[in-house]
Amino acid sequence: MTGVTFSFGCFGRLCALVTVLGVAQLLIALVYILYTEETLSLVPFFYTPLLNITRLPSNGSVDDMPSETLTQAPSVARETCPETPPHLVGPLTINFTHSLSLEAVQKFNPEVMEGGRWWPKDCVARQKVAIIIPFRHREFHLRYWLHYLHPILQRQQQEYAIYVINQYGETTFNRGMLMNVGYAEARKQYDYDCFVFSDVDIVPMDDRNFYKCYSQPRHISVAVDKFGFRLPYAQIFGGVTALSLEQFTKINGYPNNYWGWGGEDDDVSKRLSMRGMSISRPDSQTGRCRMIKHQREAHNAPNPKRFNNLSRTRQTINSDGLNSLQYRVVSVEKNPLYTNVTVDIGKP
Ligand SMILES: [Mn+2]
Repeated sequence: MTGVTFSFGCFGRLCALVTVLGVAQLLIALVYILYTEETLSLVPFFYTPLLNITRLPSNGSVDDMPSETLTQAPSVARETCPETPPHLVGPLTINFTHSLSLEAVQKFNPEVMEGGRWWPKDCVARQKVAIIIPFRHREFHLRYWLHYLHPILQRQQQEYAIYVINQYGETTFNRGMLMNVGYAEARKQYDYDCFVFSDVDIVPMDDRNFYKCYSQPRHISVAVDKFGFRLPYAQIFGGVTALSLEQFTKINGYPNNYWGWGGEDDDVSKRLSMRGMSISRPDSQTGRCRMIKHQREAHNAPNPKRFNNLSRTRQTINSDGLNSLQYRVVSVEKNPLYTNVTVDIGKP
């Protein structure tokens, strides 16, 4: 009887010992996984800080916090991407003659994540770029744009996302205001530090023409085929441009009071020089671009007030822009190749 009790007790103690050792081993393994860099690709997830969303210094709907923010790109890589990306090819053949389906473009861009987001996997991108496209009824142009631009941006090793800002309704188009909305909506989602503003119908003909920000505001589409591959005038700042967060906020963004075609880009150009900035550009060879030929839309007639507006930029720079922006988001859809923001911006 006592023998049995003894051996039973011994077995119990052995059990306890094994259990303690097992738990200890698990703890050691956990500590190892958490603190050793090379163990698992999971590790960066533990380090990755959540976003710091800064509220915009403006009113109305701009200040509303987002229902959803994007998480930081969980790159395993530690090294910053090289100054000169290794996979650039230089001059590109661009044409708008073949027919394209959105499905085909999707199929050729399997790496692009929903909302049109991508980042390099083997290095940490130097900037976080939001690409903003003002839009209405141009699905046909958008397909070409996505088809050409996604691969170019990836060869440029950009961390980026595409925001198509679709003007709701059929009132007069307002390109400047859509740019501001794109900026505000993108900032609600992620801590972008660079904003590329692009027309939907312009595609670069050289992947060395970087869609990124520089120490001065960047004019990207400097040699468009439509203008004989030349700069039409020295201060032009239309088509495709890139402004850092700091550069864009310094000028209070785009003006909101240009309804219809023309002027808002010249207003931005004036704003930049008023704030002591100058325009940076690629050379006229690298800066070649193609524009898709099209008729002007019915609700985008040349704005007759644009010259008057332009004579008043010195007053309006402080009162009309990001700090006076008001709009109503109708919908935000994350499509496979781009984020579509449909927005009601009112009317003139
Ligand atoms: Mn156009």
